Amino acid sequence: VDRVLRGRIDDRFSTVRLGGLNLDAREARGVRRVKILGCGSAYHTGLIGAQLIEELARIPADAEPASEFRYRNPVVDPETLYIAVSQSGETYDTLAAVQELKRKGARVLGVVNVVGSAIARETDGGVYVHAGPEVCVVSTKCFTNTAVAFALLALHLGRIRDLSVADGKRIIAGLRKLPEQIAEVLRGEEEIKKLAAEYANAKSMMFVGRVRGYPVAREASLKLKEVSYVHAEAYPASELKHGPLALIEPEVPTVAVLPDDDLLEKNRATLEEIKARSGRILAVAHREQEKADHTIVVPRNEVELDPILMGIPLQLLAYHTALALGRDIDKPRNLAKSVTV
Ligand code: F1P
Repeated sequence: VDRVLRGRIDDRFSTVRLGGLNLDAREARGVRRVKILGCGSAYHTGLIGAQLIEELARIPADAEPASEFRYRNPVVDPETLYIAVSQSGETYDTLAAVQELKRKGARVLGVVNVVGSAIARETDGGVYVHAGPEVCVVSTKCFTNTAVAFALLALHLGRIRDLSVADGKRIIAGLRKLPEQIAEVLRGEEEIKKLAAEYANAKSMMFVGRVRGYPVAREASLKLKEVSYVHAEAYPASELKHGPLALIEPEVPTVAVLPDDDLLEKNRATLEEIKARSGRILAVAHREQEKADHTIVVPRNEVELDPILMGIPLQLLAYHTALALGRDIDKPRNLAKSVTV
């Protein structure tokens, strides 16, 4: 995170310099919509990025799995800025989506880890996330850094458009706090290891979150599946009542991601619905949740940055669940560092 922030922020003007973006102020003002494409964890950071861009730059934004986009003959719109996300920069579905966009004349930026990779070469410009060459098969550091890169990009677009200086300063101060807060979360590893042992024998795990909590829930469920092979589902919390509540029972615990936003009351109601069905709850929140069986408490930051911080204890939970079940976390089955087919 230090690496992705380094040298990019100017505190005096609450601005961000993103060398390589290749998008001048006039072009940035002309963007009417942002569409983010990626696969797996990269798609999930795209969901975080889209929320940040809507919140901080007030540009309508969404994310879609690149693997779907490339097959559906998408309408390509000249006022949309397309952004491809990839740790490896070689994922074939994402590369194919970029090539399809380029064929149709779109402008495509990349948010990529590996310098000089295929996606970095094909895109018109972009941001490197500096997660290092030693990234593992499942995306963890890169997930976090990509989310930070999206916060910088959203700030940059926001300052060119209509973000107030005060909001810019607030978010920048929050970003500056992240490295120390992440270290604090990591210091809680022993507690998370105990929780992983307690939940490792679950029949299945449910992950829920609303708005900022939802991409985190999705990513945490993917991490658990990838490395521990425990079945997991992720839902936007309000979707639970549209069917999935039927799955809740003591053997199917729920991980609830609870940012401290104005949805906290609604989120508490979700916990009650789960408890009413004898479901166990592990909450990730900024303070102990009385309705939950356990709470992992993470430090408070600006609420827009909650998805960045709240994902980290759940990466650790997946890691320790995998270890508790005797899985080889460095060689997860059926997963390659980059999926090139
Ligand atoms: C995309 C991805 C990763 C996943 C695994 C397989 O990779 O789905 O999110 O953890 O590595 O590939 P990338 O495009 O971000 O390199």
